[in-house]
Amino acid sequence: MENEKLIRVSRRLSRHLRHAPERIGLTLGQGGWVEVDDLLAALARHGLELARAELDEVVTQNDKQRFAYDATGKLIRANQGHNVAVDLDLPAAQPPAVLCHGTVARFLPAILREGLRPMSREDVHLSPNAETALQVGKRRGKPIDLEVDAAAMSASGHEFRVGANGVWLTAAVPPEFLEQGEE
Ligand code: HQG
Repeated sequence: MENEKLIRVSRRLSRHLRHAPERIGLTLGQGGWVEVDDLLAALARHGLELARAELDEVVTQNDKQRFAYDATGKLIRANQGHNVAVDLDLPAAQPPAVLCHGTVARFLPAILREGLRPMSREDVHLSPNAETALQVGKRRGKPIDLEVDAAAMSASGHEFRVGANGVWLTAAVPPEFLEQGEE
């Protein structure tokens, strides 16, 4: 599949598996999963004819591994990034000592005052390294890396989960656990 189509399909999947399933008549089930057959039928009804093999290509080739099949291959979901309420059923996991968050200067005063909040998503998204965080921040301008003292957060009872693609999730990061990292 052409790169342009991969991106176009990935955007449609993000929209309907994370944000607006009802727009194509889908309902996310437990854990955010939907039947692959239902998804393909719903997309087809809304003008996007996609073969299962093409969907496989989008899932495996996706630059950020945004989507995953379950073990049977009959269900699909977004690995994270939802802004509809979804319990991803990910077990709590012990994070690395430091996690990173990429943002931009205009958000810093609020972040340093009130910490990281999930904003329109379900969780705060954290990256395993500064390089990835800077890529995330770059979507909004000159990126800034914030380092999260995940070891201390974890020791004081904050829970972390990790998605199938290595993105770490937590409910919020209070400002005392944040420090500005490398630029
Ligand atoms: C900021 C993309 C003011 C936060 C990416 C961020 C990632 C605050 C923005 C994934 C704040 C929220 C997630 C506060 C946080 N005051 N601003 N208290 N707390 N912010 O997009 O982490 O392409 O919801 O710094 O690559 O940027 O969608 O989160 O700038 O992996 O797959 O509020 O989304 O992946 O923005 O990105 P987002 P994010 P996908």
